[in-house]
Amino acid sequence: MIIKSVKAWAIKDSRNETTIEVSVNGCKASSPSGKSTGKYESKPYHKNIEWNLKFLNSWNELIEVSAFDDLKKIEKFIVKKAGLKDAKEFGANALFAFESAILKALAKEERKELWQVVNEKAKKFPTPVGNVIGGGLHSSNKDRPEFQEFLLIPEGKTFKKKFKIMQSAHKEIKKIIKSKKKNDEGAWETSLYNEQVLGILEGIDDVQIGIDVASSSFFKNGKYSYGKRVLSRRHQIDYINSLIEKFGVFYLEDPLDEEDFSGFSMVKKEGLVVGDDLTASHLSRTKKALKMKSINAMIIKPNQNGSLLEISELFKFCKKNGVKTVMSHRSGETMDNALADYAFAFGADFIKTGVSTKWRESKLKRMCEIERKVSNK
Ligand code: 2PG
Ligand code: MG
Repeated sequence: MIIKSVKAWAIKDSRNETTIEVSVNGCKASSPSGKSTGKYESKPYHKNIEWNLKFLNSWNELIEVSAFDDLKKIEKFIVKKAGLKDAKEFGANALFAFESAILKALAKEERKELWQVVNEKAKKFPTPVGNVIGGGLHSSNKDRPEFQEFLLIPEGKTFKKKFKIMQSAHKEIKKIIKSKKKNDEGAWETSLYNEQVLGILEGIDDVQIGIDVASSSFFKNGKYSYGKRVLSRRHQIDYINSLIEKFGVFYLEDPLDEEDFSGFSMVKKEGLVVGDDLTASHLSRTKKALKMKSINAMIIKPNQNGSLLEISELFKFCKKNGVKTVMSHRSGETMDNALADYAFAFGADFIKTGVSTKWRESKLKRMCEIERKVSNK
């Protein structure tokens, strides 16, 4: 396939904030954007979105792309033309949306599914990780739990079944906590505190419990601040470990600040200790986290990095080293459902993409569709 036409423009995400959409030969892809963005993520744009839009709208290079690895040609060209030190410097939102649109155009030309142009042999379905109650930076409540996301990991034979379990748990939880409002990600808002929420989730059937602590967002001057209660690093580690014991929390994302590799290593690895802001979807930080025994699982967000080639390398690295992978959405999402194809193609163990609202459901429904098509073959 030859890249004949490239167009790029700004759109609004689910939070009504600006993000980028790119079309290649008429196939569109867009990038989500985060709120609890880690310090080590690639920047979303080179200078600003206008710079990237101008660059892409003046694209007139007829590059041929016939396989996933040909994205190397694209990255090489961008680096040369824009005078960058590497492709990520182009800006992660812009690079990801562009590469994703190229792959969609290739899939269309070859009459394949998007996941097939990335990995024809894919066969493993990830387990969904669904956000049911929100706190921290994702909540607009004045009184709210400090933890950013209370997550459910359903048990079931198929993806469709697991999706159904999450949906009915989401409804059941609304009734229990009498919430009237959903947050950015479609999770319920509440003024309950962390332990009260965990106590409620303990009573839900067929699920395991997870938390995205997103602790960098309330780590100030070397301490973790829970309103009036302020915990030292040692006390934060003890507190997190006590939640594993008391509530059987299976999944813990970012339990310590994004700089604290050794603190992560002191969190009990009975279930999954997951890096997000810690690793920021970059290979170099993932290698460090592994060396320091910080994590046994990690979040992979394409637009924390930008390059789908490096995202592919990350998956290979994690698989080789026994690190579980969680392909993840962002809190500001678009209707693009390509995340499901990438999670399936790269063989992710989990996909974290919320439970409710059209932006989250688009990815979950796409995964059900892939499952249906693959099992009908
Ligand atoms: C997270 C994400 C997604 P954000 O912290 O895991 O839920 O949030 O996109 O705001 O970084
Ligand atoms: Mg996170």
